[in-house]
Amino acid sequence: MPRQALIIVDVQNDFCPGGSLPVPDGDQVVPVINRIQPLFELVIATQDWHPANHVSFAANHPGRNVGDVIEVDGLPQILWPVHCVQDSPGAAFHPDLDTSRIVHIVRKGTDPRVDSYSGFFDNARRRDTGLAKLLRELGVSEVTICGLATDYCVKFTALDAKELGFDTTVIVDACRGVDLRPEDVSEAIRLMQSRGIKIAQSTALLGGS
Ligand code: VGL
Ligand code: ZN
Repeated sequence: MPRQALIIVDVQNDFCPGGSLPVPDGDQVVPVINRIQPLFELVIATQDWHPANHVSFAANHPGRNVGDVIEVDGLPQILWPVHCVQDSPGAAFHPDLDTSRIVHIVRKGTDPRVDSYSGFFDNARRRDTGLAKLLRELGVSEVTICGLATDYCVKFTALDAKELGFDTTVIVDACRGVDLRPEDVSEAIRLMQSRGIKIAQSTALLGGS
């Protein structure tokens, strides 16, 4: 039997309504994720976990604004509001997320100099979080991904998982996106599909029950 893991991406207060980088309806993923968790042998979560001096914060670039794109070490970097600062309430999991089944938490974006949308590598692919090694050690061959945001951290985590050889499914109704541009979420879904990532609804997993 292939072992299946659920990866819950960045279901944190700052990405929910009332947070500093709210994803529209971000909190609505919580009940869906709680319903599907028991279907998985293994549940892993990621947290965006930035130091206050993080390069992705517009506030750390005088004269720049949220939404500006700058270049950092040859990579485009979108500037965001200050969010998910290590140990702050905004970085905590949404209070209604069932965390009792989570066996491992990947904290990413900890290097002040580089952003990290994927749960596997930073955006420059300089640092590996150890998630792939952990999954392989646990005998996981199939991963299912849910959380926030569809067009950033979910997308890049799914693309890396697939490229690393994991059979990868994204549960779209257990995800919400930023849609900085109105087509971002639909483009992200198309791109993931084109790379062989399966796109599914939670109801298909849960069956009729
Ligand atoms: C995310 C923007 C900045 C995400 C993280 O979790 O999708 N998006 N940092
Ligand atoms: Zn971030």
